[in-house]
Amino acid sequence: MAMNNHTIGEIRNNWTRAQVEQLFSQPLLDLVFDAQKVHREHFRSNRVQTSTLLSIKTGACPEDCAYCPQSVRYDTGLTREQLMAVAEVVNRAKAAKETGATRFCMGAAWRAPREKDFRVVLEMIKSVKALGLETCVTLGMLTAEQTADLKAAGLDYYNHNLDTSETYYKEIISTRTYQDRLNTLGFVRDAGINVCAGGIIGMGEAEQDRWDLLMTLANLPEHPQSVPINQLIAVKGTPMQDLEALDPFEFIRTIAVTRIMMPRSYVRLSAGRESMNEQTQAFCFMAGANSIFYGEQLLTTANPSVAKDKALFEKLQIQPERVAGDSLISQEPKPFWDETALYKNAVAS
Ligand code: SAM
Ligand code: DTB
Ligand code: SF4
Repeated sequence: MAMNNHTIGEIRNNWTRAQVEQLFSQPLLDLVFDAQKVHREHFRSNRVQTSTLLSIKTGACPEDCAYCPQSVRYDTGLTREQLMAVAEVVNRAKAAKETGATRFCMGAAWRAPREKDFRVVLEMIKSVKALGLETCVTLGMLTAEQTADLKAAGLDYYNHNLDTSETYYKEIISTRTYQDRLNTLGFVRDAGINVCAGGIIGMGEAEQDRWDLLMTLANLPEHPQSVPINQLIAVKGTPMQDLEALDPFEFIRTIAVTRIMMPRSYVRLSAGRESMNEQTQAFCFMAGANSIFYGEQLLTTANPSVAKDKALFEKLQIQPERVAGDSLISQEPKPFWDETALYKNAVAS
């Protein structure tokens, strides 16, 4: 359980590359076992948070992210759409709440929001929040002023992914820099909004790029409260359309290391579940994933149906989080085998 004078499960932001490499290089079952122990020190077991996604503005994005079906540069057969009306978004959020989601995430295919659109999004956030849902948006790059407005509107989370390592990032996107992404994350954090930041696995990156992505995320001044780990969806028409599918064990390994490096963060098993079997998903939960996108559509691509996910949860006896944060254990970490005591204490506190 010890690692160069550090205890596994300790929350810290001084990871070295050698330590990350050591984590990744373990036998898979040892790694997953440690990840599950760390998970149980901070979270109730058998509980998974559910977020529903909605694309509020689809397609025609000026950026050139090589994985993305929404870039204007690739012909992926998407019809570009205007920003949705607030009332329509509210209807979709109500429906998401009825299916049991606790967070509603709204995504826009923008490099950065324009002022007029941004004002409309603020209205969406206020209205969705009023339904009793947690709110999340992903709108591209922001300024410090915009993050203050988002906070005032009641935004709970801002999603902005680092996607990969700084080195590999240059191969994937030419229209903005890694530092641009880090700056936006800094504005979001400074405004007191929860950060949702993760990446995509399976874009042809080297193993070292995965180490560096996780090291950058875990060494931020605060761990992102939510860390989405996406598996590339190779969409026809994008430069990544012919990439070979990733070995599921590499994905599971990445989830486990994410859990160990960011022990109190929600780790989301994000894009790519549609092509994963139930056993792979269960293994991801074992490795410490405790959040999913819930609902048959991600932004523009398919996700498993609600019925299918409900059936999976039932088979695994996983309960969806009912109240935001109800799976976090809010006390000093205790050994994993003391789960029952932890549960009682957490309920009592
Ligand atoms: N335009 C904004 C931005 O880039 O920050 C927000 C929307 S963008 C679609 C949100 C995230 O979706 C990306 O950062 C990327 O991680 C993920 N994503 C997009 N296309 C994907 C794909 N084909 N497979 C997996 N993840 C993808
Ligand atoms: C994240 O990390 N994954 C989501 C969300 N944040 C916005 C998006 C996944 C998109 C997958 C491709 C699509 O549906 O267009
Ligand atoms: Fe645009 Fe975001 Fe897609 Fe990049 S990932 S092309 S910024 S929508």
